[in-house]
Amino acid sequence: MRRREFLEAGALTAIGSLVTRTLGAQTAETLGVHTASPQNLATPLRYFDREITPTRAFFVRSHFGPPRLDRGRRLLIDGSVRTPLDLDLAALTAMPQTTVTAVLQCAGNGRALHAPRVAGIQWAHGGMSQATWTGVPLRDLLARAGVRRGAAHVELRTADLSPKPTVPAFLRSIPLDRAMEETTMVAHSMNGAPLGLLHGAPFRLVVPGWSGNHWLKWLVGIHVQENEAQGFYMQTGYRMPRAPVEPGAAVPPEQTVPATTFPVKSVIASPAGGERRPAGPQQVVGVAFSGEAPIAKVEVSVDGGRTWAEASLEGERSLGRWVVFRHRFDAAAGPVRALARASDARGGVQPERAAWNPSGYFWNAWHAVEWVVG
Ligand SMILES: Nc1nc2c(c(=O)[nH]1)N[C@H]1C(S)=C(S)[C@@H](COP(=O)(O)O)O[C@H]1N2
Ligand SMILES: [Mo]
Repeated sequence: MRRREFLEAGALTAIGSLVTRTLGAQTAETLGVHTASPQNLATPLRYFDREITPTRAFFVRSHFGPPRLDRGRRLLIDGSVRTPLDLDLAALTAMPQTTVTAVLQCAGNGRALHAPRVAGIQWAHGGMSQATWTGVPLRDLLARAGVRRGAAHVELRTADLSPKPTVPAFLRSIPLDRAMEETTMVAHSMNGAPLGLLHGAPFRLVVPGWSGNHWLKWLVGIHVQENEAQGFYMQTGYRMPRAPVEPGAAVPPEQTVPATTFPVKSVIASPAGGERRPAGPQQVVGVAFSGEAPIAKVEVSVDGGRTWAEASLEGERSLGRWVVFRHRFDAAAGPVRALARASDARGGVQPERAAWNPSGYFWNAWHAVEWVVG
Protein backbone atom coordinates (compact mmCIF):
# COMPACT_ATOMS: atom_id res chain seq x y z
CA MET A 1 0.00 0.00 0.00
CA ARG A 2 1.26 3.46 -0.74
CA ARG A 3 1.62 5.79 2.21
CA ARG A 4 -1.40 7.93 1.29
CA GLU A 5 -3.61 4.90 0.85
CA PHE A 6 -2.49 3.67 4.25
CA LEU A 7 -3.39 7.00 5.85
CA GLU A 8 -6.89 6.80 4.43
CA ALA A 9 -7.24 3.19 5.50
CA GLY A 10 -6.73 3.70 9.20
CA ALA A 11 -4.44 6.29 10.68
CA LEU A 12 -6.84 9.08 9.73
CA THR A 13 -9.20 7.98 12.49
CA ALA A 14 -6.56 8.92 15.05
CA ILE A 15 -8.35 12.16 15.92
CA GLY A 16 -10.80 9.80 17.63
CA SER A 17 -12.74 11.55 20.34
CA LEU A 18 -13.45 14.79 18.47
CA VAL A 19 -14.76 12.80 15.55
CA THR A 20 -16.87 10.53 17.73
CA ARG A 21 -18.47 13.55 19.32
CA THR A 22 -19.23 15.07 15.94
CA LEU A 23 -20.33 12.03 14.01
CA GLY A 24 -21.37 9.31 16.43
CA ALA A 25 -19.32 6.28 17.35
CA GLN A 26 -20.31 4.05 14.46
CA THR A 27 -19.39 6.52 11.71
CA ALA A 28 -16.08 7.39 13.32
CA GLU A 29 -15.14 3.72 13.46
CA THR A 30 -16.17 2.95 9.91
CA LEU A 31 -14.91 5.88 7.86
CA GLY A 32 -11.46 7.39 7.36
CA VAL A 33 -11.47 11.03 8.43
CA HIS A 34 -9.88 13.59 6.09
CA THR A 35 -11.56 16.47 7.96
CA ALA A 36 -14.11 16.10 10.76
CA SER A 37 -15.66 19.53 10.28
CA PRO A 38 -16.85 20.00 7.61
CA GLN A 39 -17.23 16.24 7.20
CA ASN A 40 -14.94 14.71 4.58
CA LEU A 41 -14.96 11.00 5.33
CA ALA A 42 -13.52 8.18 3.23
CA THR A 43 -14.92 4.71 2.60
CA PRO A 44 -12.25 2.14 3.53
CA LEU A 45 -10.92 0.07 0.61
CA ARG A 46 -12.22 -3.18 2.09
CA TYR A 47 -15.82 -2.16 1.26
CA PHE A 48 -15.12 -2.28 -2.48
CA ASP A 49 -15.78 -6.02 -2.59
CA ARG A 50 -19.59 -5.75 -2.81
CA GLU A 51 -22.29 -4.12 -4.89
CA ILE A 52 -23.84 -1.90 -2.24
CA THR A 53 -21.83 0.19 0.21
CA PRO A 54 -23.55 0.10 3.60
CA THR A 55 -24.75 3.60 4.46
CA ARG A 56 -22.58 3.72 7.60
CA ALA A 57 -19.50 3.21 5.40
CA PHE A 58 -20.61 5.51 2.55
CA PHE A 59 -18.12 8.35 2.00
CA VAL A 60 -19.08 11.94 2.83
CA ARG A 61 -17.93 15.07 1.02
CA SER A 62 -19.11 18.45 2.21
CA HIS A 63 -17.85 21.93 1.58
CA PHE A 64 -19.39 23.65 4.62
CA GLY A 65 -21.14 20.91 6.59
CA PRO A 66 -24.86 20.20 6.72
CA PRO A 67 -27.64 22.64 7.59
CA ARG A 68 -29.90 21.68 10.51
CA LEU A 69 -31.96 18.54 9.91
CA ASP A 70 -35.41 19.55 8.67
CA ARG A 71 -37.48 16.81 7.10
CA GLY A 72 -40.26 19.35 6.57
CA ARG A 73 -38.05 21.40 4.25
CA ARG A 74 -39.74 22.23 0.93
CA LEU A 75 -38.48 22.03 -2.62
CA LEU A 76 -39.42 24.85 -4.98
CA ILE A 77 -39.31 24.28 -8.73
CA ASP A 78 -39.54 27.61 -10.49
CA GLY A 79 -37.90 29.97 -12.96
CA SER A 80 -38.70 29.44 -16.61
CA VAL A 81 -41.74 27.18 -16.01
CA ARG A 82 -45.49 27.57 -16.56
CA THR A 83 -46.54 26.26 -13.11
CA PRO A 84 -44.06 26.58 -10.22
CA LEU A 85 -44.17 23.64 -7.81
CA ASP A 86 -43.74 23.84 -4.05
CA LEU A 87 -43.32 20.29 -2.71
CA ASP A 88 -42.63 18.62 0.60
CA LEU A 89 -41.53 15.05 1.24
CA ALA A 90 -45.13 13.80 1.32
CA ALA A 91 -45.87 15.37 -2.07
CA LEU A 92 -42.69 13.92 -3.53
CA THR A 93 -43.32 10.39 -2.25
CA ALA A 94 -46.91 10.54 -3.56
CA MET A 95 -45.57 10.76 -7.14
CA PRO A 96 -44.46 7.72 -9.21
CA GLN A 97 -41.13 6.54 -7.77
CA THR A 98 -38.00 5.22 -9.39
CA THR A 99 -35.07 3.26 -7.94
CA VAL A 100 -31.55 3.23 -9.42
CA THR A 101 -28.31 1.67 -8.19
CA ALA A 102 -25.42 3.98 -9.01
CA VAL A 103 -21.91 5.00 -7.99
CA LEU A 104 -21.44 8.35 -6.35
CA GLN A 105 -17.84 9.37 -6.99
CA CYS A 106 -16.22 12.68 -6.08
CA ALA A 107 -14.39 14.28 -9.00
CA GLY A 108 -11.37 14.51 -6.67
CA ASN A 109 -11.33 10.81 -5.82
CA GLY A 110 -7.75 9.60 -6.35
CA ARG A 111 -6.28 13.09 -6.11
CA ALA A 112 -3.61 11.81 -3.69
CA LEU A 113 -2.36 9.44 -6.40
CA HIS A 114 -1.72 12.12 -9.02
CA ALA A 115 1.88 13.26 -9.42
CA PRO A 116 2.92 16.02 -9.11
CA ARG A 117 0.81 16.65 -6.02
CA VAL A 118 -2.34 18.72 -6.39
CA ALA A 119 -3.83 20.84 -3.57
CA GLY A 120 -7.17 19.78 -2.11
CA ILE A 121 -8.50 16.90 -0.03
CA GLN A 122 -6.09 14.01 -0.53
CA TRP A 123 -8.57 11.26 -1.40
CA ALA A 124 -6.94 7.96 -2.34
CA HIS A 125 -9.78 5.57 -3.25
CA GLY A 126 -12.27 6.41 -0.51
CA GLY A 127 -14.18 9.19 -2.31
CA MET A 128 -16.60 6.78 -3.96
CA SER A 129 -19.41 4.45 -2.89
CA GLN A 130 -22.45 2.80 -4.43
CA ALA A 131 -26.03 2.87 -3.13
CA THR A 132 -29.56 2.25 -4.27
CA TRP A 133 -31.34 5.57 -4.66
CA THR A 134 -35.12 6.07 -4.63
CA GLY A 135 -37.00 9.20 -5.59
CA VAL A 136 -38.79 10.99 -8.40
CA PRO A 137 -37.27 11.36 -11.89
CA LEU A 138 -36.35 15.02 -12.32
CA ARG A 139 -37.94 14.97 -15.77
CA ASP A 140 -41.33 14.12 -14.22
CA LEU A 141 -41.05 17.15 -11.95
CA LEU A 142 -40.01 19.35 -14.87
CA ALA A 143 -42.82 17.99 -17.03
CA ARG A 144 -45.31 18.81 -14.29
CA ALA A 145 -43.95 22.34 -13.96
CA GLY A 146 -43.88 22.81 -17.75
CA VAL A 147 -40.49 24.05 -18.95
CA ARG A 148 -40.72 27.13 -21.16
CA ARG A 149 -39.01 27.42 -24.51
CA GLY A 150 -35.49 28.86 -24.33
CA ALA A 151 -34.60 27.21 -21.01
CA ALA A 152 -31.33 25.25 -21.12
CA HIS A 153 -30.10 24.75 -17.54
CA VAL A 154 -31.41 23.92 -14.09
CA GLU A 155 -29.76 25.66 -11.16
CA LEU A 156 -29.66 23.65 -7.94
CA ARG A 157 -30.16 25.67 -4.76
CA THR A 158 -29.27 24.16 -1.41
CA ALA A 159 -29.74 24.83 2.30
CA ASP A 160 -26.06 24.67 3.31
CA LEU A 161 -24.50 28.09 3.49
CA SER A 162 -20.90 29.16 3.14
CA PRO A 163 -19.42 30.20 6.51
CA LYS A 164 -18.94 33.86 5.54
CA PRO A 165 -19.98 36.15 2.69
CA THR A 166 -16.47 36.18 1.18
CA VAL A 167 -16.62 32.40 0.64
CA PRO A 168 -18.54 31.51 -2.52
CA ALA A 169 -21.74 29.45 -2.11
CA PHE A 170 -21.83 25.88 -3.43
CA LEU A 171 -24.08 26.85 -6.32
CA ARG A 172 -24.24 24.58 -9.35
CA SER A 173 -26.38 23.85 -12.38
CA ILE A 174 -26.73 21.02 -14.85
CA PRO A 175 -27.77 21.30 -18.50
CA LEU A 176 -31.48 20.71 -19.15
CA ASP A 177 -30.80 17.70 -21.39
CA ARG A 178 -28.93 15.95 -18.54
CA ALA A 179 -31.76 16.90 -16.16
CA MET A 180 -34.23 15.21 -18.55
CA GLU A 181 -32.35 11.88 -18.70
CA GLU A 182 -34.24 8.94 -17.31
CA THR A 183 -31.93 8.21 -14.37
CA THR A 184 -31.52 11.79 -13.06
CA MET A 185 -33.68 12.04 -9.94
CA VAL A 186 -34.51 13.90 -6.78
CA ALA A 187 -33.87 11.15 -4.24
CA HIS A 188 -35.27 10.97 -0.73
CA SER A 189 -34.06 7.45 0.11
CA MET A 190 -30.73 5.67 0.07
CA ASN A 191 -30.33 1.91 0.51
CA GLY A 192 -34.01 1.63 1.41
CA ALA A 193 -34.01 4.17 4.27
CA PRO A 194 -34.72 7.92 4.37
CA LEU A 195 -31.63 9.94 3.37
CA GLY A 196 -29.45 10.70 6.39
CA LEU A 197 -28.43 14.28 7.16
CA LEU A 198 -24.83 13.86 5.94
CA HIS A 199 -26.12 12.58 2.57
CA GLY A 200 -28.54 15.44 1.95
CA ALA A 201 -31.79 14.90 3.88
CA PRO A 202 -34.53 15.41 3.06
CA PHE A 203 -33.70 15.41 -0.70
CA ARG A 204 -30.70 15.39 -2.99
CA LEU A 205 -30.00 15.15 -6.70
CA VAL A 206 -28.76 11.85 -8.19
CA VAL A 207 -26.99 12.04 -11.58
CA PRO A 208 -25.71 8.54 -12.47
CA GLY A 209 -22.50 8.65 -14.53
CA TRP A 210 -21.60 12.20 -13.50
CA SER A 211 -19.26 13.11 -10.65
CA GLY A 212 -20.48 13.98 -7.16
CA ASN A 213 -20.30 17.75 -7.65
CA HIS A 214 -23.59 17.43 -9.58
CA TRP A 215 -25.32 15.41 -6.85
CA LEU A 216 -26.50 18.39 -4.81
CA LYS A 217 -27.51 17.67 -1.22
CA TRP A 218 -30.04 19.52 0.96
CA LEU A 219 -31.90 20.72 -2.13
CA VAL A 220 -34.33 23.60 -1.63
CA GLY A 221 -34.76 24.84 -5.16
CA ILE A 222 -34.56 23.84 -8.79
CA HIS A 223 -34.52 26.96 -10.90
CA VAL A 224 -35.06 26.52 -14.64
CA GLN A 225 -33.14 29.11 -16.65
CA GLU A 226 -31.41 30.04 -19.89
CA ASN A 227 -27.82 30.15 -18.64
CA GLU A 228 -25.63 28.01 -16.41
CA ALA A 229 -25.24 29.03 -12.77
CA GLN A 230 -22.70 31.79 -12.14
CA GLY A 231 -19.98 31.52 -9.55
CA PHE A 232 -16.73 29.95 -8.41
CA TYR A 233 -18.00 26.35 -8.48
CA MET A 234 -19.06 26.63 -12.13
CA GLN A 235 -16.67 28.87 -14.03
CA THR A 236 -13.53 28.22 -11.94
CA GLY A 237 -13.91 24.97 -9.96
CA TYR A 238 -14.82 21.56 -11.39
CA ARG A 239 -13.16 22.15 -14.73
CA MET A 240 -10.72 19.95 -16.68
CA PRO A 241 -8.26 20.69 -19.47
CA ARG A 242 -10.04 20.23 -22.81
CA ALA A 243 -7.08 18.17 -24.08
CA PRO A 244 -4.38 16.25 -22.15
CA VAL A 245 -1.65 18.42 -20.59
CA GLU A 246 1.87 17.77 -19.31
CA PRO A 247 1.88 16.88 -15.60
CA GLY A 248 2.29 20.10 -13.62
CA ALA A 249 1.22 22.39 -16.47
CA ALA A 250 -0.85 25.54 -15.86
CA VAL A 251 -4.07 25.52 -17.89
CA PRO A 252 -5.79 28.81 -18.85
CA PRO A 253 -9.56 28.87 -18.10
CA GLU A 254 -10.51 29.15 -21.78
CA GLN A 255 -8.85 25.77 -22.39
CA THR A 256 -11.04 23.98 -19.85
CA VAL A 257 -14.38 22.17 -19.94
CA PRO A 258 -16.67 21.14 -17.05
CA ALA A 259 -15.76 17.91 -15.22
CA THR A 260 -18.89 15.77 -15.72
CA THR A 261 -18.70 12.12 -16.82
CA PHE A 262 -16.21 9.98 -14.91
CA PRO A 263 -14.00 7.67 -17.00
CA VAL A 264 -13.73 3.88 -16.74
CA LYS A 265 -12.01 2.64 -13.59
CA SER A 266 -11.52 -0.37 -11.36
CA VAL A 267 -10.21 -0.68 -7.80
CA ILE A 268 -8.99 -3.80 -5.99
CA ALA A 269 -10.45 -4.29 -2.50
CA SER A 270 -8.87 -7.60 -1.64
CA PRO A 271 -6.09 -8.50 -1.08
CA ALA A 272 -5.62 -5.21 0.73
CA GLY A 273 -1.88 -5.29 0.05
CA GLY A 274 1.02 -5.93 2.37
CA GLU A 275 -0.33 -9.17 3.83
CA ARG A 276 0.93 -12.77 3.71
CA ARG A 277 -1.32 -15.46 2.24
CA PRO A 278 -0.91 -19.27 2.11
CA ALA A 279 0.39 -20.74 -1.17
CA GLY A 280 -2.28 -22.15 -3.53
CA PRO A 281 -5.54 -20.54 -4.65
CA GLN A 282 -5.54 -16.73 -4.59
CA GLN A 283 -8.47 -14.41 -5.21
CA VAL A 284 -8.52 -10.78 -6.35
CA VAL A 285 -11.82 -8.91 -5.79
CA GLY A 286 -12.84 -5.36 -6.55
CA VAL A 287 -15.29 -3.07 -8.31
CA ALA A 288 -15.35 -1.58 -11.83
CA PHE A 289 -17.48 1.17 -13.33
CA SER A 290 -17.67 3.90 -15.94
CA GLY A 291 -19.79 7.01 -16.32
CA GLU A 292 -19.68 6.60 -20.08
CA ALA A 293 -21.13 3.11 -20.61
CA PRO A 294 -21.75 -0.20 -18.87
CA ILE A 295 -18.66 -2.23 -17.96
CA ALA A 296 -17.71 -4.73 -20.69
CA LYS A 297 -14.86 -6.59 -18.96
CA VAL A 298 -12.25 -6.49 -16.24
CA GLU A 299 -8.84 -8.08 -16.71
CA VAL A 300 -6.28 -8.95 -14.09
CA SER A 301 -2.54 -9.33 -14.65
CA VAL A 302 -0.09 -10.92 -12.23
CA ASP A 303 2.94 -10.52 -14.48
CA GLY A 304 3.23 -6.76 -14.62
CA GLY A 305 0.82 -6.32 -17.51
CA ARG A 306 2.45 -8.80 -19.94
CA THR A 307 -0.61 -11.11 -19.96
CA TRP A 308 -4.17 -10.49 -18.76
CA ALA A 309 -6.93 -12.86 -17.67
CA GLU A 310 -10.61 -11.95 -17.74
CA ALA A 311 -12.25 -11.74 -14.31
CA SER A 312 -15.82 -12.89 -13.65
CA LEU A 313 -18.34 -10.08 -13.15
CA GLU A 314 -21.25 -9.91 -10.70
CA GLY A 315 -24.20 -7.53 -10.79
CA GLU A 316 -26.23 -5.68 -13.40
CA ARG A 317 -24.19 -3.80 -15.97
CA SER A 318 -25.33 -0.25 -16.62
CA LEU A 319 -23.85 3.19 -17.08
CA GLY A 320 -22.65 4.68 -13.80
CA ARG A 321 -23.16 1.45 -11.84
CA TRP A 322 -20.37 -0.67 -10.49
CA VAL A 323 -20.01 -4.40 -10.88
CA VAL A 324 -17.95 -6.65 -8.62
CA PHE A 325 -15.10 -8.51 -10.34
CA ARG A 326 -13.40 -11.63 -9.10
CA HIS A 327 -10.33 -13.47 -10.37
CA ARG A 328 -8.92 -16.72 -9.00
CA PHE A 329 -5.46 -18.11 -9.74
CA ASP A 330 -2.84 -20.31 -8.12
CA ALA A 331 0.40 -18.90 -6.80
CA ALA A 332 3.63 -20.47 -5.61
CA ALA A 333 5.59 -18.96 -2.71
CA GLY A 334 6.94 -15.49 -3.35
CA PRO A 335 5.77 -11.91 -3.85
CA VAL A 336 2.68 -11.30 -6.02
CA ARG A 337 1.66 -8.06 -7.67
CA ALA A 338 -1.83 -7.90 -9.21
CA LEU A 339 -3.07 -5.21 -11.61
CA ALA A 340 -6.69 -4.62 -12.66
CA ARG A 341 -7.85 -2.99 -15.89
CA ALA A 342 -11.51 -2.33 -16.77
CA SER A 343 -13.06 -1.70 -20.19
CA ASP A 344 -16.48 -0.23 -20.90
CA ALA A 345 -18.96 -0.96 -23.67
CA ARG A 346 -18.03 2.23 -25.54
CA GLY A 347 -14.41 1.16 -25.90
CA GLY A 348 -13.06 3.09 -22.93
CA VAL A 349 -10.08 1.26 -21.40
CA GLN A 350 -8.60 2.04 -18.01
CA PRO A 351 -5.14 3.52 -18.68
CA GLU A 352 -1.84 2.53 -17.11
CA ARG A 353 -1.34 6.15 -16.06
CA ALA A 354 -4.08 8.67 -15.30
CA ALA A 355 -4.26 12.01 -17.12
CA TRP A 356 -2.86 14.57 -14.71
CA ASN A 357 -4.88 17.79 -14.46
CA PRO A 358 -4.50 20.90 -12.24
CA SER A 359 -7.38 19.97 -9.89
CA GLY A 360 -6.46 16.31 -9.60
CA TYR A 361 -9.75 14.98 -10.94
CA PHE A 362 -10.74 11.56 -12.25
CA TRP A 363 -7.65 9.52 -11.35
CA ASN A 364 -8.27 6.12 -12.96
CA ALA A 365 -4.93 4.40 -13.50
CA TRP A 366 -4.49 0.63 -13.10
CA HIS A 367 -4.68 -0.23 -9.44
CA ALA A 368 -1.78 -2.41 -8.25
CA VAL A 369 -1.77 -4.50 -5.06
CA GLU A 370 1.18 -6.48 -3.70
CA TRP A 371 1.21 -9.31 -1.17
CA VAL A 372 3.41 -12.26 -0.21
CA VAL A 373 2.50 -15.88 -0.79
CA GLY A 374 3.83 -18.67 1.45
N1 LIG B 1 -25.39 21.13 -0.83
C1 LIG B 1 -24.25 20.47 -1.11
N2 LIG B 1 -24.31 19.43 -1.95
C2 LIG B 1 -23.20 18.72 -2.23
C3 LIG B 1 -21.94 19.08 -1.70
C4 LIG B 1 -21.91 20.18 -0.78
O1 LIG B 1 -20.87 20.56 -0.24
N3 LIG B 1 -23.09 20.84 -0.52
N4 LIG B 1 -20.82 18.38 -2.08
C5 LIG B 1 -20.91 17.69 -3.37
C6 LIG B 1 -19.79 16.82 -3.66
S1 LIG B 1 -18.40 17.59 -4.24
C7 LIG B 1 -19.88 15.45 -3.58
S2 LIG B 1 -18.61 14.46 -4.06
C8 LIG B 1 -21.12 14.80 -3.09
C9 LIG B 1 -20.84 13.84 -1.93
O2 LIG B 1 -22.02 13.24 -1.48
P1 LIG B 1 -22.02 12.37 -0.15
O3 LIG B 1 -21.52 13.22 0.97
O4 LIG B 1 -23.42 11.89 0.05
O5 LIG B 1 -21.09 11.21 -0.39
O6 LIG B 1 -22.10 15.74 -2.65
C10 LIG B 1 -22.19 16.88 -3.47
N5 LIG B 1 -23.31 17.67 -3.08
MO1 LIG C 1 -16.92 15.99 -4.90
